[in-house]
Parts: sequence; C-alpha cells; structure tokens
Amino acid sequence: MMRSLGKKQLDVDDFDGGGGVGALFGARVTTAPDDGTIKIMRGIRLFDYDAYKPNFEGNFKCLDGSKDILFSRVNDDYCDCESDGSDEPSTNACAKGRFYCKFQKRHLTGRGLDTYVATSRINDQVCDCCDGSDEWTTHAKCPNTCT
Ligand SMILES: [Ca+2]
Ligand SMILES: [Ca+2]
Repeated sequence: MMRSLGKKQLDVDDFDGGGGVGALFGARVTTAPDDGTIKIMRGIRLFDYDAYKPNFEGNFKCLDGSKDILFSRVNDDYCDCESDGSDEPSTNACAKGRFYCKFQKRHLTGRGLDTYVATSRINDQVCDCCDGSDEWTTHAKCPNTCT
C-alpha cells in the first residue's frame, strides 16, 4: 500500500480536491468536498456552511460567539455551546439545539423561513421535517410532504 505512484501526480490530486483546510489544521473535516459537490453537515443551514469549518485556529466558534471550542467537539454528543446549542446540530445533546431540515423554504430572492425542529426531535421515530430529514437512523417511513 506504500507504493510510490509518482509523487507529482499525487500532489496535484490533493490540490484538486479543494478540501485542504482539514489537512492544514490537522482536523478531520467531514464536510470537505472531494467530488466537487458541497456536502453540508447534517442539520445546519446553508447560510452557516462556512461557520462549520475549523477557523484559523482550528476551532469552532459557537454561532452566538459565546465560546471557542475544538472543532472535534462539533457533534461529539456533548453540548459545549449551551447558550445556543450550535455545536450539536446533528445530535440531541443540547437542550437549545436546532436541527435545520434539508428542505428549506426559500424564495428566489433568498428570503424565506428557515425550517428547523428542536434537536430533541431527531431520530425519535416521528417525522418532523416535511422531507423526513430528521429521521436518518430510525428508518421511520417519512413521506415527503414538502410543497
Ligand atoms: Ca459538542
Ligand atoms: Ca423526528
């Protein structure tokens, strides 16, 4: 597995991925796009996409600015940003956590309602998001009722 297959080409390939941020800070970035598509962290708004990347110190800043935490503490099932729950968008660890449904009511103008449910409702066997995106481990059969 350690065969050297032309170093130059490998370097170019790494560059091509565009996900160099994680490598720079030694943090694992699950949202790093490696096939040209944007992979958004589950439960966050597209609007906050940039906030859910390690900052220049390799940390995550709670969305309300109250705390700087290690980026590895995002979605670690422990609530670090108690004031807004923003470090746990995909778990129910924070009492104030918000899970933004995949389907967002957006107008062409960019304005619209952010559709979210309390993170206590994720994977609770009840379909809360109209697209069922809050149930990804329970296999609850959620019909898509978004219009
Ligand atoms: Ca956490
Ligand atoms: Ca639910």
